[in-house]
Formats: sequence, C-alpha cells, structure tokens
Amino acid sequence: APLIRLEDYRPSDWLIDTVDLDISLHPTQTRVRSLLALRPNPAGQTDAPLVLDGDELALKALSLDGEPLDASAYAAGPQGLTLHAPPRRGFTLTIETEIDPAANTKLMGLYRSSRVYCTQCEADGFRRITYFLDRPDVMSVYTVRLEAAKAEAPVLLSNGNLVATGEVPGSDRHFALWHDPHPKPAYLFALVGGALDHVRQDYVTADGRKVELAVYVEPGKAGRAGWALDSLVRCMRWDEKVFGRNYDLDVFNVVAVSDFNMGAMENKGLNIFNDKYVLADPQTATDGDYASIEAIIAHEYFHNWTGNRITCRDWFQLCLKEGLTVFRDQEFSSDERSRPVKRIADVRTLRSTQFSEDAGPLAHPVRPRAYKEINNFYTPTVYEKGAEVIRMLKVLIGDDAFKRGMDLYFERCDGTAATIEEFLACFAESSGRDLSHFARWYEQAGTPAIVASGRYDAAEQRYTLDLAQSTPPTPGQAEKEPMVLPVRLGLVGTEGDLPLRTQSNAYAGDGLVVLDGPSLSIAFEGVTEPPIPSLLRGFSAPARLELDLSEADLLRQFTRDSDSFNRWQALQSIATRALVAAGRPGADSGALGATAAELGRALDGFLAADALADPAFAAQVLRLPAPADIAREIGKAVDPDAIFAAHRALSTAIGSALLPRLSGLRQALETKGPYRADSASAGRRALRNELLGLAALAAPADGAALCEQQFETGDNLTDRLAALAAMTLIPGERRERLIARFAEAYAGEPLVLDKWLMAQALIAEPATLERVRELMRHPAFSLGNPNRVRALIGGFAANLTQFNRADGAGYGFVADIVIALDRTNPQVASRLLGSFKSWRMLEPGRRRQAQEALGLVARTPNLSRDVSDIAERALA
Ligand code: HT7
Ligand code: ZN
Repeated sequence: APLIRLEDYRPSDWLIDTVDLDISLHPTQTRVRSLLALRPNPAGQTDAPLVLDGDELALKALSLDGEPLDASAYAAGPQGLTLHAPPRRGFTLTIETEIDPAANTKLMGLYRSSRVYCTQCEADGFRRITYFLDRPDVMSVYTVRLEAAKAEAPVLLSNGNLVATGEVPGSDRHFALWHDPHPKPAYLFALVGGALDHVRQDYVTADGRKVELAVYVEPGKAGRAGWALDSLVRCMRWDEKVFGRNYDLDVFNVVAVSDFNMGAMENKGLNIFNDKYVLADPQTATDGDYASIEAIIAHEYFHNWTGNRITCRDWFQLCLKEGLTVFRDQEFSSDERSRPVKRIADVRTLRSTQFSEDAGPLAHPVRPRAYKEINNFYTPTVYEKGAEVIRMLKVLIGDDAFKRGMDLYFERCDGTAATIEEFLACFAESSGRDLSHFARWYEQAGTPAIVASGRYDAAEQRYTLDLAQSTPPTPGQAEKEPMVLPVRLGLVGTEGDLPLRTQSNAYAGDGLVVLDGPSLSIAFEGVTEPPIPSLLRGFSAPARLELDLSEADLLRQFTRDSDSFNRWQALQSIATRALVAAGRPGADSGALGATAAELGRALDGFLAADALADPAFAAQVLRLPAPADIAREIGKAVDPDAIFAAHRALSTAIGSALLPRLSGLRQALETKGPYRADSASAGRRALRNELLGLAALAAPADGAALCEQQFETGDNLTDRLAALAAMTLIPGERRERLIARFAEAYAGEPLVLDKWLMAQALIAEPATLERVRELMRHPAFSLGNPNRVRALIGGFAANLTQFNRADGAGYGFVADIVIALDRTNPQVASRLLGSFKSWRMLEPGRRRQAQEALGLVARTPNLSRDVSDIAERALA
C-alpha cells in the first residue's frame, strides 16, 4: 500500500457544492442515485481529470448534465471512477450504484446491524456507498431522499432537518426527505432505517432555537435510553455556558446500534452509537457505563463545533478535532463529577494506553506525517495525548487567553476544513505568545522524562530545584529536541504549602515553571524548612517524572500536599517503586514486605480519617498501579509472571492490613434506597467494591462468602459485577458456581454478558486460554460482533500473564483470530493485533514467541491494509 504523506497535500482539483442522494434501501440490493454539482476548484489544477473514490462499488448508470456518458469518456471499477476530460466549468454528474448492505461485514459504509440499516463513513466509508471525492476538505450541502419498505424501516433518518415524508404510490414503501444546510465532508454523512423505538425531549438553545432531541434504540429498549437523553441535555447546556456554543439544527438524533467498530460517530445531526454507550438502567449498566455514556454522548455532541462546523483539512489533522473534543468532554465530566477524581482516572488511562503506545514500535506523533491506513491512527496518541496538548496550552497561556483563543478559532475557522497551524495561530494571537516551540508537541513522538532533584541550604534558607528533560527515541525519530513542559509545582512543608519566592521572581510565583530547554535550575528563597517538592501538580504535562523522594517523604506528601492529584500520586509512586524492584528479573521480593507494611499503615489511617469524606477519591487511592504499568516502568527483559506475583503479594498484604476495618467500612458505605447513578453514590460503591477485591485476596473464604452475598442481594449491576470480578480472584468451585449464576441471571443481555466474558478472560491463571477457547463456542459469543470480540478476545489480550504465556500459546491464539477476523472485519482485526504493541520489552523467550506470532500474521496472503500496516510497523 502506498504511503500517504502530509507534505504531499494538495487542494482538490474539483469541488462539489451540492449532493442530492436518492437511496432506495433493500437488504441486498440497495440502489444509490447521486446527483453531484461539481466545479473546478480555483485553488486546484485546471487540466486535471476527475478521479472519484470508490471501494467495492458497482456502477449502474452515469450521466453528465443529464446526458448518458459514452463509455470512452470514463473508466469505472470497484475502486474508482475517472472522467478523462471533464468540462472546465461547473457541471452535474448523476451516478447510480448498487450495494449489498447485508454482505457488508466490515461495518464501513452502509450495513445492517440487527435488521437496522446504518452507516459509518469516517474515515473513508462514504466511497463504499457511491463514487465521490471522499476527502474532508471537500464540503457539500446534502439533500437526501430515503426510501424503504414501511414494515422493514418505519423510521428513516439522515442528517439535517426533515423536509417531507410520504408514501410511494402503488407499493408497500415510503420515503423521507432530509436537508442539511451546513456544508460538510462526506465522512459526516449518515443514514439510519429500521424499526426503532425512541425517547424524545424538546430543547431551547441559549439563542432561542427550538430543537427536537431524540434517542433511537432497538424495539423494547426505550426504557434504557433516558440516561443518554439526560446526558445530552446537560452537555448541550454546558457547551453553551462554558464554550458559548449553541446547537444549529431543528433536530438532533442519536441512534444506538449493536454492531459498531468504535464507540460512536458524530455525523451531523445524526449521531450513531455503539449501543454499549447508550443503553443504561441499573440492572444492565454499571456506574462506569453511566459515566462513559455521559462522556461519549458529550464527546459526539461537542464534535458539532469541533469537528463538524470546523473540520479537518486532511486526515493528518485528526487531532484537531479529536484531541480538542476529548479535552472538551473531559472538562464536561470534571464539572459534572469530581475534578480530581476525573483527572486521576484520565491519567491512569493515558499512562496505560498512550504511554505504552509511545514506548513501543507503534509510537507516532500526535500529528503523524505519513500513514498507510488512516483507520490505524485513531489512537490514544491522537485522542488522549492530543487532549493533553490542549490542556497544557491552557495552563501555559492562562484561562483567559485560552478562552479568547477558542472564541477566535470558532469565529475565524467556522465552515472551513482547518489545520493545526490555523488552530495554534488563534492562541498565539490571543496570548501574544510565540507558540512555535510548543507546536513540537504535534511533531515529536515519545513520552518525555523529567529528572528532578532538589537541595536545601538551611543556612541560606534556600531550596534549589534542578530539572532536566529527555525524550527517548521512537520509530523514525532517533534524535529528540526539548519539549515545552509546563510544570505546576509547590513546596510542601510540615504545615502545608510554603510560599514560593525566587530571586528574580521570573518563575514560580504562581506555581508554574516552564521547562523548555534541556535543563533548568530554580532557587527558592525564604524557605524556612526542608520542603518536599510537589511537581507536575494535576499532571500538568504528559511526562514521566523521575524524582527520588524517600518513602517517608512520599508518605508525608500523601497527607500534606494541597494538590489531590499529587497526594494520590505519592502513594502510587511508593507502590510503583516497590513493585518495580520486586518485579525485576531475579529480584528479591523480601523488600516488598516492608513497603507493604508502610502502605498498609498509611492506608488504614487514611481510611479511618478520610474515606467517608470522599469515597471516590479513596477508591482511587486504594487501587494500585496495574501490573502492565509496572511492566512499562521496568521497560526491558520484562517477566510478566514476576511482576504479577509481586502485585498480588502487595495487594494481599494491603488487604490483610485493612481487614479489621473492612466490614465496618463497607457497612458505612452502603447506599440506602434505590440505585442512583449520581457520582456521590457511585463513589461509595467504588470504594466498597475496591474493599471487596482486597477481602477476596486477603481472606479468600470469607471473601467468597461476601461475593456470593453481594451478588444475591445486590440490586444493581455495579455491585453484582464487582462481586463476580472479586470472585474471579478466588480459584475453586464457588467461583465456577457464581460464574454460572451470573450467566443465568443475565441470559439474553448481550452487553452484560460481554462483561461476564471479559471477567473470565482476565483471570490470571494458565487455564484461562482453554476457558476462552470454550467461551468462543458459547451462544453469547460471536466473531461477527465487535463488542463480543473486544470483550472476550480483547480481554484475553489485555491479560498480562496469560496473553504473555511463556509457551507463546497466548500469542498464537490471538494471531489466529486476527487472521480469521481480517477476512470479515479488518478494523477490529487490526485493533486486536495492536495488543502486541509492547512485545519488544519482554524477556528474550517471550519476545521470540511474540515475534513469531507477528511474523505468522505478516506472512498471511491477502491481508487487509489495516492488519498488514500494524504487523509491519510492529515488526520494523
Ligand atoms: N470520530 C469518530 C471516529 C470513528 C471511526 C473511525 C474509524 C472507523 C470507525 C469509526 N467510528 C467512529 C469517533 C469519535 O472520535 O468521536
Ligand atoms: Zn471524537
């Protein structure tokens, strides 16, 4: 496959002002008639042929300005349509294609999901519906007529506003006509047709527009759509208040489908969702699901301004919409819930997904410079690191200049397909700052490391802080330049934060130091006692911090720091250090005991004093870094079994230290009355269930009884699933009984059974591989549904010890599934292959096995571009 390069970008030679689509839906023979109003682009080449994109298409008819075209005037194939000598003026083209939605297993373009017609066009799925200039900088006004059998598809939806509906005389069919006045790229086109139930609500925007909001779901599921609709209303108000953005159509529809390659899609006025991120009631969704639904509904809605009204010039600019929109949804959730707890959760995700991507062969810049398959760049780096870059920008230029920069961006770039350069120019202007160095965040891959050390001079009452940065090499970028790193900091004394005074006062008066060269030294004056430096407060830069504080200082920081994030981080650092030491090859695990005792004491004291004040925060404090985070910290010759054993030992020891207070605390945390999804209630359940997990490890017999009791008496999925998850830590008959009970209780609930599949796939025992193979034959599983695959096979691939079995059987199993799945759904297959991204850090035996499995995939004939791209880059 050819490499597509950012530097090769050229404007389109042709523009398409309007598109009139007439789509006659049929399960296997859908007819698409497309009338395009084309004209030469003044910015393009005037003598160019017209080359329209296609993918697996069959041309049925073609005419120019209403006249059928002679066969010599064009060339048409499944992958494109070329007009050799188009007129050098505006003209219309009418193209008829026929497609087979039922046969579309790639779930890109028009497909069927449980009898519902739906589309997914980002990044390049529109070309699977009709020949088109399928690139984001070609923006057109769409009018869409949909026609279908009334019985099969009583609901017919597309983008924009509904203009007309009616019967097709003399048939069992009907039609709906939609018009979207906002020019948009083809990737935002969508249609839905099917028998769907819905819930609806009227909404009036801050600028007075009446909007009909609706959430469509499979028949019988409307009772589970309320939370999504409620979240939609809240995020619309929030965007008005915080970003001054109003909605701009008369309708906003959300549709949930059960077969979807990703989480959701922001099609203009018609967001299509994976039903996992819409459907919620207390019996079938967890607190985590409620939070994800709220966040993803907001994310897709926020795209209306950051993505749709202002879209991307080309796919290299993907982070322009994705990073910014993730930042916006994170801020929304922070305001709706607890800001510090949200930040901690986001940083956990960033470290586990993005830092690991950055540390391996698939590392790439936030704005990649080249790609073979764009679908492989919807990554944690583009999304999560992209959001961190926006967050840093806000810290660097301040809230006020950030807000003015955003306003300028909305004003200046509205209706355009923009670039990162245009985005940054708005903030350079609003802040009066030169952001050219900061822009390196978009170009340079890898996670910077900050090495910090401090010296206290008691006589001079001076504390000197030395900071240095470096970024490790990544594929194609051997040499790294210094980054602009905003380091929020404080000095923590015995009574809390000390005042920050420097001789020049050039730095740090406001607790912000910008490390933008290789190193920096700052002297703080008037420091009356030896302080503990609290660096990267709120995780102010996506970097690794190396700071050698003693265990005693970290414990002190945990109790005294005014920054909640760094309080949490202090205990994480203690645990990480101990686990790294104990998990290294040939390590002596004896040292772990002392740390376990210290941590146990600290946590016991903390729970006694603070747990009920902020249970959600306490739950985060109790949760150790994941074994995979420890593996990344160790970084080479990793032995997953050793790390896992150390992790288990530390968790068990902490559980033992907390046992005496466990049952009293669990009782005190019990939520009274019927289930409520609010974040305070969720926080109490989170801490209670964290304690249940520790009980299962520290006192398995009693723990198993607690799990059984919680499962049988629990009135919500959060508690019942937590009981199952804790029970999976306790091998034996009781576990198997609860697993069976769970399946019985939730038979017929595919989204709940996904969690059941995943809980089993994550069991850290050698029998898991066989269990997973068997579960593949369970009626709840299907290789054809992405959610099922991600739950069972993705769950297994995330199981550190079992995916990375020393005998290589885990790798072989996943590789075989990738190869099989590639024939039907390359996107899901290539994401699964991404599970191999950390193979190079393993000890030699496992490394060899992983390399062999990757080689097996890479050598398979007729691989998709998606899978071959990942295999090649992983092996390079
Ligand atoms: N913008 C959406 C991306 C997306 C997608 C990309 C490739 C293949 C399928 C897809 N479904 C959705 C999701 C988002 O970030 O909002
Ligand atoms: Zn997005």
